[in-house]
Amino acid sequence: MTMTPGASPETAVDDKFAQAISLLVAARTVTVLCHVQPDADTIGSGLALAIVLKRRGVDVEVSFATPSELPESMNELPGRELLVAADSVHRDVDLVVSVDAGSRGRLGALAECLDSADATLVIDHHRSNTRFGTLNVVDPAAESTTAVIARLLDAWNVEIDVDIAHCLFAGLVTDTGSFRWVRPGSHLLAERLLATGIDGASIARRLLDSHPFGWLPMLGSVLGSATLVPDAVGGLGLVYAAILRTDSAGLRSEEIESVIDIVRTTAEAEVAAVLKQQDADEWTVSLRAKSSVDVSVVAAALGGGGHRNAAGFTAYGTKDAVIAALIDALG
Ligand SMILES: [Mn+2]
Repeated sequence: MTMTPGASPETAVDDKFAQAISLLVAARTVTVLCHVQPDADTIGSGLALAIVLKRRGVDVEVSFATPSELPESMNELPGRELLVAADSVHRDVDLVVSVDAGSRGRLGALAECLDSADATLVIDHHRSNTRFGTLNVVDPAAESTTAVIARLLDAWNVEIDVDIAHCLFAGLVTDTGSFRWVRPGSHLLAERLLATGIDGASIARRLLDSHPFGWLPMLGSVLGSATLVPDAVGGLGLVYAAILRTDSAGLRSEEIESVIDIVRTTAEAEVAAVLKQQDADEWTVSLRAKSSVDVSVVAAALGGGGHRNAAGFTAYGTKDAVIAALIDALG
């Protein structure tokens, strides 16, 4: 669909909602795909949509390719009984919906489900989204994919009750960094969700503020080896730290993903990076920027993607080689 002259991007997204609802109403079997290494936004979006579809009598499944288990911090989200293991997902469905994934690659092995479905609907808010669905509802201005889902449900006249609100709030509170990265309307959505009776403090604490004691010595080791490169990023500075497999042994993804939120607070660096060792020479790299650098562009150049201020990619080689390539890409 082409945007009419003068139409705001917001209006263009709203037009897409009507088409998305048509697809959702027509489907009797739906598979909802969340991205690999799922966060609360992708799972919250997937479960909220699945709850709605299930209540309408749709045969619906939610899945993600890796890891095999849902992160522990998300195992109290309503609708989790609709999650199925990646290898048991039904392939021959009317509609596949991808939530919070910026590209096919972010769906891992489950991306192939897109090829056998009659229709594919991509719902997302990543700036780098590659529009890989037959219909793409992508709003890069949205705080979270759950915020996009909330607008979809409003357009659909579906009531957001306490279970759906719990799922939507999970994505909103995490993707806004506990409501630090917000825009006009963010708090109105939060207020609506809280007014259903959900326990916002408890949801936030479980998702963002609960770590086993082993997190503390891991932080000591990883942060102790953090490095500041003042000359990088054209003199704006890069700070980085690496989490070796020996550092993270026995810890959950929640502990590993928390490190970037500490490293990025470094005042002397515009860009922060955390390298997470997956295999001897395989790293997933998280990038954060404060204001003047678009790390989604840098991540895309290195094979990944994301948002302007938060992005990531996978790299192969020694830690030093990965850092050198990153410094080079940052200019
Ligand atoms: Mn998100």
